[in-house]
Amino acid sequence: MLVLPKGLRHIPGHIDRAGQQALLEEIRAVVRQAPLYRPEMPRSGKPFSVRMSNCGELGWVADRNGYRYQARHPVTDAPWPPIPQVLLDMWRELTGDPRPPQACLINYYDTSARMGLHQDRDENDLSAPVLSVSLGDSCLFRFGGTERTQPTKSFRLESGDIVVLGGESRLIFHGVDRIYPTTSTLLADGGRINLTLRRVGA
Ligand code: MD3
Ligand code: FE
Repeated sequence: MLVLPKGLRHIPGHIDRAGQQALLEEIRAVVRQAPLYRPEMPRSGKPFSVRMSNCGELGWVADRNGYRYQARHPVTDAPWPPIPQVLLDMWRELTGDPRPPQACLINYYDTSARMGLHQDRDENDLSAPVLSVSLGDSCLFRFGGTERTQPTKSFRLESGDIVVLGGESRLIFHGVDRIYPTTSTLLADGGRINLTLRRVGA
């Protein structure tokens, strides 16, 4: 039996197929306004394998100069589109936090994309929870402790699953080891979308 750390809540199959399809249409509309782009690692400029966009008042971006939240798309310079209401409702229902999310990062993984083990610490308010939604192909999600050297475990995230991170789990190391091709029919061209809702703070 897999024991999850305190503050990490996995809700398998929270969104049914019709809900996933409706949410996907909302995300497609966002991405038409704010196209997916390929972020780069600070300093090296090495491109991410994951493509990204955002909605909400702030978006997370990565380029040679660093990681940060900003109000405009790094390529088009347009403000990010608003966060779809269905996601705001999910945040309220599942986190119980009355303050709405300020940022929704949209990650798109093709079947060869990965995300290395990292901590999320670019937010000023590290007390606020994070809510993540998976759509499309399944992935192997890995998590460890609050220090990189601590042992890690992994579990599968599937389309419609939600993960809520809070409290003692907010600063754990985590990443995506691999995408399992053809495990979902939601995205015609395959791959996986992850939506991560956050408060950024001051
Ligand atoms: C654990 N995304 O965008 S979501 C990220 O599946 C990110 O795309 C992964 O890590 C993805 O930063 C994982 C689950 C998740 C999100 C935020 C967390 C796990 C987390 C913040 C703290 C600890
Ligand atoms: Fe992360």
